[in-house]
Amino acid sequence: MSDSQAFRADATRGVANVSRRRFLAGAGLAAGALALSSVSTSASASPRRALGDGDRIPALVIGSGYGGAVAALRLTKAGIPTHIVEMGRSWDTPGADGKIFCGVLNPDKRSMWLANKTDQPVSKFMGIGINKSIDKYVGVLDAEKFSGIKVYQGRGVGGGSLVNGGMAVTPKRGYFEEILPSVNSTEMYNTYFPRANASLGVNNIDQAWFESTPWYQFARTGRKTAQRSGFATTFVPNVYDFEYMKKEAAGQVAKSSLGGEVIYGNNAGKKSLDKTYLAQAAATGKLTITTLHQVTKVTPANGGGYSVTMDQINEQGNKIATKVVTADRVFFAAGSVGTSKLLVAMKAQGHLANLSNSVGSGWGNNGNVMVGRANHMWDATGSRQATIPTMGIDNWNDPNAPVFAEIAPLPAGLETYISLYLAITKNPERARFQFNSSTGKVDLSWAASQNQRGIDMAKKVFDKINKKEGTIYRTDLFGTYKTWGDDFTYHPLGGCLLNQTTDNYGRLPEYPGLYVVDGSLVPGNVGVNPFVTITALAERNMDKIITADFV
Ligand code: FAE
Repeated sequence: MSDSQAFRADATRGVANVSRRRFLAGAGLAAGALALSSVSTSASASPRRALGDGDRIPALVIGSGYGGAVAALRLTKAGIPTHIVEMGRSWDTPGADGKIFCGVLNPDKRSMWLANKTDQPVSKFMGIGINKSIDKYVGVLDAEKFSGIKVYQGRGVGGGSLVNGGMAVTPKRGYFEEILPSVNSTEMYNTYFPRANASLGVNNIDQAWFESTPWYQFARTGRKTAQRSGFATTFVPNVYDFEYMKKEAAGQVAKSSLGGEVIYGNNAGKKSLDKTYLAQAAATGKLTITTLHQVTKVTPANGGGYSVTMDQINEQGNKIATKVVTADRVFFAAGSVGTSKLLVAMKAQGHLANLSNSVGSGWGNNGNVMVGRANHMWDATGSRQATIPTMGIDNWNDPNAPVFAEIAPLPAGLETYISLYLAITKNPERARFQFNSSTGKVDLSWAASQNQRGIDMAKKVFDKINKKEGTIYRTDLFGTYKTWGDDFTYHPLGGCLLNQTTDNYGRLPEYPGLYVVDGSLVPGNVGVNPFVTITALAERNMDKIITADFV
């Protein structure tokens, strides 16, 4: 795409870099403060200081996505020196091309986590594979494969916020109450959802601009065809700065959302967690982040607290050291998959043997199904497409076809006439993480056939649109003669459910001082894109934990 090719080195000296530098400066201060205040045996003032073998620390957070970032901010604001351990890298240094991240159409080693080839959800076009060979590297997007499903996740400081589309959706209250009945919804909707939205920097597109810009023709076409079939559509808020996007369109700043950047990271415009929650936590002077370290074991330590074992890896993913630190409190924030895998393995291996038997259960794919339709030539979708979705089809309240479908961009750099959708369906199927003693790994029991119920729901919506429009599905995007993108999810949820495996605030009751704060608390489906819910729930739980447990 010409725009993304034209995205030059100076882009990284724009908005993104300024705030990343500020963030690092904050992290540097944090490490310095820690060196003075911690009982650590090997503290140093380097901003990148890795935890040393034998360190003893008050609070350790595993993972730096939404749950981890909220935990880190609330702990540090309460004056508690806090370490985050993150298996990915810190995305703050430009590569040889002057950019931190690579674009969707020109992926390189920075794109994927330890892979030799890219692995895009839309993997084919007109029968031709569009994945590209890359060097193995600790890239930003992981496509983690289980036997029945592939789970996309972000890797690096900021977790999923680095790679996601930024859609910031507060769930429908009725459905939230259905899935999390033990949570006081008045408190959530009056206090914690507003707090999460404000802290994440959620904003709305200027609707007049949306109606006129060529960059959202794809969304207007998606809206028009949905409405002609009687479906309601809605604007969706986002954490991408829409004022920055307008400047991109006017040619005043470097293009990111209009330059083909999203799932491999945005070089500007997006308020990822490193610019919001984590930057604020770093500014307290109490936060240190240890990158390229993967936690492998947590077990009670002799003399109190928990022994946390971690592998330090290099940029090719090879283990270069193993360290053990002791933490008074440990917050699991490794995401639905990461946290569930760790806890299930710890229980099976006897390191946290008393965890509830429910650990690993209640996992779902948030009903994710992707599909493309071929529009007529008079319903073009545009050769220029913003990568940031901002419109959805809201059919959630229809009991026959409960679907919330994001009208997704397909920024191919040429007119494709394709309307692409990521449908969130009310698929009730759930799966379980289980330890496999013969491989020593954790499997996920999800079978490919479990997504059929989601497909059936989505099909009712898109069959109706196709019938009305006289159009057909694209069968070349997810394989050969394959209509549905049904074998992957962007939205892993569950595995360590609130008020089931944990208490009603994310504490693991069998092990005082262990907490779960991420998407693994949410039971499999939330009806909308999930990060606002994960953030708000973490805010609620951390409020309680800090007041009640840190006295
Ligand atoms: P997450 O953000 O995944 O953070 C977990 C962190 O822990 C990661 O940084 C891991 O690298 C790290 N980690 C894992 N295991 C370990 C370990 N053993 N040791 C150390 N570190 C570890 O978890 N959601 C929306 O609401 N709107 C969207 O528009 C949207 N678009 C998406 C697009 C894509 C391509 C993807 C992949 C996801 C999207 N999501 C979206 C989902 C959203 O990013 C996801 O629900 C949250 O990131 C989950 O937050 P958690 O805190 O649970």
